[in-house]
Amino acid sequence: MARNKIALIGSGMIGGTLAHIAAQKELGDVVLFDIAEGIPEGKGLDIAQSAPVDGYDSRLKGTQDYKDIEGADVCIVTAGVPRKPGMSRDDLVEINLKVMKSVGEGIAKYAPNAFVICITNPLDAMVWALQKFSGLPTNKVVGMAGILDSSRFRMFLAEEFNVSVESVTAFVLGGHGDTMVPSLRYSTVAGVSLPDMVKLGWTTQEKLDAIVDRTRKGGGEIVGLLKTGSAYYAPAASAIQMAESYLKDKKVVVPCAAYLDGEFGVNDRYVGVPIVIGEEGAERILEIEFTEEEKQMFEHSVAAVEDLVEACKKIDPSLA
Ligand code: A3D
Repeated sequence: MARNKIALIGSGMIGGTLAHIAAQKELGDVVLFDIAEGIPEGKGLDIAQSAPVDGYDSRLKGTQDYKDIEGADVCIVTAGVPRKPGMSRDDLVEINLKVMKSVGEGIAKYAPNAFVICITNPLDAMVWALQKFSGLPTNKVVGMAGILDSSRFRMFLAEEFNVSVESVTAFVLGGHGDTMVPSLRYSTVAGVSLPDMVKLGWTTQEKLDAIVDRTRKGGGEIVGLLKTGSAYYAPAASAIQMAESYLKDKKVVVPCAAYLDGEFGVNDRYVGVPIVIGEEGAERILEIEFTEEEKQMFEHSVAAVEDLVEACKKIDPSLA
């Protein structure tokens, strides 16, 4: 049986980390693509040289030629620029939109049957543009953000309760950014909801509010510390979970930026919602009912995505 092929479009901080994890997990052979000469080749070679020590057989190849991604089963897109301190994700629109155009065309030509996971920011607008530029079916193009946001939320909650991160589940909706909607009633410690954890005296509403705020600003906290770029270990781990669920048809239920065609009252936009990822890509959307407060927060978040999409349409009228 042929091995799977995973194409990483962008071989910077996240791209390199993706290559390392994908190879270690033997998800398939890995092609690292980048416009920067030498970077994908160097990272590919370095990771390949760790394979004998770690004991895995994935092959790695670096390239500047889209032809090398031919027939990829999964494409993970991180091409573009990340934030620096003082920048918002939205400041990246103009430059990263141009990148999405060239990436979309490259994928359409050489890997039209791939499952495409976009990570490039501002995420909800870039994944929307990437789907349009590539012309791939909407169920085969998704954005990674919700897994990362909920993983940050879970980590902070596990610290607060002094329990294993594995015992905490979290539910985050909406756009990736400061307007994301972490849901307390659907986040649990071993199935016990966060409002019930307050009632049981394990935490207070004030502490939960502070954790929600820290989760919303989780990316910015890391940008402020690193100073030269943004987070990459947790974003890479999150995208790998999505790729693995597709390749193994695991059908994990995770929050992702998915194409909405009327669900939650939203049309032709990508927004973070819980989806099932399996062999068909984004197979099903878990359309929960909102409380009035959640509805307001979700609509606020969708409005922020809407502004970014409008900005994209102004920059590139072919998207209008
Ligand atoms: P970085 O280390 O700069 O890597 C980006 C790579 O893209 C560089 O190696 C560039 O050479 C390459 N590149 C630029 N233009 C092109 C092009 N046209 N074709 C191919 N490659 C190109 O950044 P990073 O890996 O830290 O971050 C990548 C992206 O992910 C940024 O836009 C970040 O803002 C975004 N990001 C998103 C999240 C989410 O949760 C959605 C989290 C963290 C970072």
